[in-house]
Amino acid sequence: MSTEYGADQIQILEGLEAVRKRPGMYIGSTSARGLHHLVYEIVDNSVDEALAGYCDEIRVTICQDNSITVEDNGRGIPVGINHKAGIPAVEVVFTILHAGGKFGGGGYKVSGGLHGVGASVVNALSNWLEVTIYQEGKVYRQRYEKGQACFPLKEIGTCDPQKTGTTVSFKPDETIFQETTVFEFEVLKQRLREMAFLTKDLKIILCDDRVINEETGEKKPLVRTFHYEGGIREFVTYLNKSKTALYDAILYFEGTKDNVYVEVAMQHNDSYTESSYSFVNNINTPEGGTHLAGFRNAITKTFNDYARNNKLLKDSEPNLSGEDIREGMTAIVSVKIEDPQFEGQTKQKLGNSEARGAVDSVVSEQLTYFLEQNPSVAKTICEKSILAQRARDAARKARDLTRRKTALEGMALPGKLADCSDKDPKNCEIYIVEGDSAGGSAKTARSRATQAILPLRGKILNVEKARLDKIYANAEIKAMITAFGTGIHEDFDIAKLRYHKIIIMTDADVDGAHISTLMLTFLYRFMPDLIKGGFVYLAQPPLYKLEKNKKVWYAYSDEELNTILNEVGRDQNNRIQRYKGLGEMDAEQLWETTMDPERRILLRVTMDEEAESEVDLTFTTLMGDKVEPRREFIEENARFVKNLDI
Ligand code: TSJ
Repeated sequence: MSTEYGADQIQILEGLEAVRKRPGMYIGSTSARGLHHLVYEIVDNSVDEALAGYCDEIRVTICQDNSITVEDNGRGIPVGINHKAGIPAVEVVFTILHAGGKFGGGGYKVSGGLHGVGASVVNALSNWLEVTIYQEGKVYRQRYEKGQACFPLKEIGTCDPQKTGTTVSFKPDETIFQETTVFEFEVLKQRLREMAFLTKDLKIILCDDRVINEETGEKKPLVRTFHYEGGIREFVTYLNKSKTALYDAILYFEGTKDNVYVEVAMQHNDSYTESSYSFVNNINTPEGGTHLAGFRNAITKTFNDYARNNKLLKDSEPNLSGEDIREGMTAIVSVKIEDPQFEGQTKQKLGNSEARGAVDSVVSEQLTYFLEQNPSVAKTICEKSILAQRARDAARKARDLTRRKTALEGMALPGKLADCSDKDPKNCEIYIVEGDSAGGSAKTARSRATQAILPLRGKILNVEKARLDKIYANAEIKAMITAFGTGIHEDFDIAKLRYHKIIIMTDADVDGAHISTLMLTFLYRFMPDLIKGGFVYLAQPPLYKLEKNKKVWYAYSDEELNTILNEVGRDQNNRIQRYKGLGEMDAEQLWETTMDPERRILLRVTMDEEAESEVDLTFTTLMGDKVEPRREFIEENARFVKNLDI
């Protein structure tokens, strides 16, 4: 390494030192999330190269030592001297903070990058990083350790002049990422798949080299390839895969206006919920913003115009609302824009006003044309919207009625609820129990001061498959809504929550899992803030009871049973009882194993906001019509739930 530091060199070191001192400022956090962002930060550069039209394949490998290798077949980062910095452009990219893609002319950066800070941040936060460039028949390499170049960029060999591209390998610094430096295949898979959907024709390969065949001890790499010729059209197909589409077409609109590139894909299914996702420069905007507003405005206006012009809506009838038209709609709205401005508390909402007009005009124009060309699809959507309008009307009347009742008569708690005596919500818990008999045991077992019991009869209504009017009329759902006290939708007020723990208690079998999921679906759709706020839990009843010489053990899994058996010995003095349901336990057993705050295990239900679209898919996979995907889901249901010992 050179020991002669010029002014530039010192500035570089100060820049990267700042990153190492305050990593959170540059990558959000140093948790698992921040760790995975390093990969996206690097991959984004290759995606930019793909968007510029020079790269069609990116390979990401998780290596055995948990280092990452990202390879692309683009033009290769320029190796010529950057005149301003006096060092090769590639070294600028890795050592100067905020160096974007605007070097060597031409390239312009649109894709993600958490804070647009790029490769130098990844370099600063890595134990080591190596870059290899294939360009004009030559191979170049440079290596850095904790951000500092080990040697000047060097030519290490020759290659087929046809081969061009960039390879970057790095190992995150474990002194910075103190929580974990282990990459999760599933997490990377999720984001890389999304990137592939959003960049049509780009092939992204994810390879996990850590996997070992247990029998032979040999490497058995896990490989997933994402390549979608249809881009966001295939994203919509994927999101609707476990639902029943209302028509075959995927509506697709594309165009550029005011320097905003707009792409929209949509299709309706026979459900009653909307699933729209918006993206700006391949980054998800969960809070929407101007692009989504432009889209919504365009479809509301265009469908109403069409319905009136074609007499599907009578002159005397009111306009369809946006909500009516979006019932059962799955849509992706993706814009690419040069200087995105993010707003709102979490900076996840697009603010650029030109995006509103651009999306509105591209969608209005092309949707009008599509509806004229496809009258049967147009009619199907309009008819569904009109039904939605009527159901919404009926639901509003039903809701007004309950609202009035509540105001006049005070909140009448459901008859089946055995409420607790403590009135401070912080101390209170409500157990939602499957079935009357288990509900009976739970009422006997509970600690009356703080534990309330609400027994529900059988399977609760699947809210994915019912319209609002029917949902509000359902007795079990009404009972939960009144018991919780928060109201729903626009009436929802978390401050009115009557219990700070809502505990779902079902049998430890497949039916029980299904009922839990129906409950979670209801909560997710109608009171998502209860889940986001961490108020929802799953009780964990034991699977086995073991008795020996008057001593009793409970096991909550097969593994645990084995551990216990290994300790106490396997002999005839044992008694191995398998619980089939909550109903088999008497009140005392239920208290000891599942309800006593000192001894029970609760799982808190959490929702990763980043993976919201995946949560959505999972719910509909389970709740939708098609039988096959549902079975798969139940088996891996645990994904939603994080372990939490209380
Ligand atoms: F940024 C990075 F170093 F992390 C990185 C960049 C990592 C990886 C895996 C790939 C890349 C990268 C950069 N792939 N392709 C490019 N392309 C350019 O940097 C490039 C090449 C040529 C020109 C030109 O105008 O001739 C412009 C650019 C931006």
